[in-house]
Amino acid sequence: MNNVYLGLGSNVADRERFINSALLHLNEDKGCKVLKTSSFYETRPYGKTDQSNFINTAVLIHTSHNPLNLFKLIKSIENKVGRIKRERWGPREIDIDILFYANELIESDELTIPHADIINRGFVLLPILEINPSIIHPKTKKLLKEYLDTNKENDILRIWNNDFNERQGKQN
Ligand code: PH2
Ligand code: MG
Ligand code: MG
Repeated sequence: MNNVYLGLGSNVADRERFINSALLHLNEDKGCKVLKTSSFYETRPYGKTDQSNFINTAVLIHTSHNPLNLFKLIKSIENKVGRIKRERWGPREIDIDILFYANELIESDELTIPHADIINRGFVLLPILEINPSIIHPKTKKLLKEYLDTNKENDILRIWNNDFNERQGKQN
């Protein structure tokens, strides 16, 4: 089993429902188990700034899928949850990105792992660091927390509990 961090985001309609639906689909897959979820973070849009605020969260999963199969699985979950194709960096019902896959470094046509822009994104750094404050970036070998700064922290507008783990626990 491999430790993988995923980032989830939504900035259309019922954002929390899209994210929770994606987490349920992930956890239901035989090759994936959701181990830890971060809080929900309401975040200012990054890059293309004339769009609605996002909800972002990070999750740690255990998976038996190799990186390419995991990538295919998350694309199929994005479709099932209801992602509509729009412009690049534009509004989305659900986006699921592989942030870290164990300590692997992959640069292929389909995949870049670790995700290329992690260190510039407060909405990725803060949720991952909530799950694992001492995580090291496998490419730069630096502590991830060294990339935090007040600019990135200021893009976080609100933080609240995601009780996905508790809710799943009750059903088991
Ligand atoms: N995703 C993007 C572009 N900009 N901004 C925020 N706050 N959250 C996102 O998930 C996000 C973004 C493209 O993947
Ligand atoms: Mg993304
Ligand atoms: Mg994506």
